[in-house]
Amino acid sequence: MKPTLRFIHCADLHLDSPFKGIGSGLSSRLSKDIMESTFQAFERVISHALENEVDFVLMVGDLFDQDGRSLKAQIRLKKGFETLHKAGIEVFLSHGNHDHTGGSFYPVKYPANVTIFNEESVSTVPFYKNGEHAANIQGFSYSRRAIYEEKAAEYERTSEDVYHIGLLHGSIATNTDHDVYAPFRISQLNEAGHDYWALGHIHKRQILQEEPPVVYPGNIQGRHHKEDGAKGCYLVDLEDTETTLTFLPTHSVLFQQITFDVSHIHTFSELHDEVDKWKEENRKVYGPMIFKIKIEGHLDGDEMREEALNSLVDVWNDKEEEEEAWMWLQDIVVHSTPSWDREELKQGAHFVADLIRLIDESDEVDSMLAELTTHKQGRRYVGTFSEEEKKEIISEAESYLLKSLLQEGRSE
Ligand SMILES: [Mn+2]
Repeated sequence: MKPTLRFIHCADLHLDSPFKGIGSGLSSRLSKDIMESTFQAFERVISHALENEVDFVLMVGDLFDQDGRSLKAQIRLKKGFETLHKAGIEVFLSHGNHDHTGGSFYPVKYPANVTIFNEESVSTVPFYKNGEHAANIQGFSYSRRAIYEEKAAEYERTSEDVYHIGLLHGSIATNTDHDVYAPFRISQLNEAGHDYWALGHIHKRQILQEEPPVVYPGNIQGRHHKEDGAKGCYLVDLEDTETTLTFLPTHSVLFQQITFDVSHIHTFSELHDEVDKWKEENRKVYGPMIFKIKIEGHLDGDEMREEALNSLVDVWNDKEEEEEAWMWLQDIVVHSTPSWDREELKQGAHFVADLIRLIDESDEVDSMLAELTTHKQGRRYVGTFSEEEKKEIISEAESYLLKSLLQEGRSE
């Protein structure tokens, strides 16, 4: 029987992320909380490791946000490693596309409990538990911004009868949403015969395969609204016969979209009370939080909607900087039930009908968005759009057009 191993698997720490475009309109205290959030999240990883008395911690790439690693990030990292060192906890880490080893950075010496897979070819490092050889850990680092080669074939079990764990920062070959670096297929990973695949690169948490586990823990702190919901790391209990994964949250600021059904209320004033009540009930659950509200339904005074909503956002955010668990509303979107019957309009023999038919037939949304998604700077902010987001964009544009056209028709 092999001994049970307990470890933490995290990735994509992105320490010292600049949070560009997030801080506008925020008080200095709140922006400070946001700027500190990646560090706070890292400290929570360390606390989880101590509380759960793990054998080691795996960090699979993108520890830093930029290839010019900030000195602050490196020193904070070092401090965390020293805490683990005192508790006898080892760290195995690799660098990814964001913090590749070819970047320029201040030399910082980490304590002796830290093993870095510095080479671009996969290498093997043994882990000893109570003096006994218990695992072979394999990994590699990016030496440049992009690695397109397949790395899976470089991982091989050794002849030693110990656990084999692979650290791999890369994307599944079929992924079309992200830059596909170090592509792999699950079948290739299975061929290697490892007991656990510790992945990094994709910021959304996902278990690609249960047994043997192939796992993206996601990043430890969201950086914008596309990285919403709880963020964290996995606590892994690796046994001879089964593996148990427990998600442990680490984020210190939550990004979240909240949907309100307003079919039972009629005025903006009622909406104000509704959201206020919700905030107080949920502050301890969610805060600190940057959130968006989506409203489904219709409110009286819709023609003044924009002004009304702007005022409400100000009122809701007004006292937030006094709160420990603050809830900062960044945006509010209304999906109102249209006053027209789309299908009926579409049957007509007029311009609006032509327009609706054109919208239904058009498949040009990708080329229309290309200007944004392929723009060198723009794509860093908008990334890619999911099918659902594309539908939403089309539907918003349609509502806007129909509303203007139909209203204008009436006033003539
Ligand atoms: Mn990353």
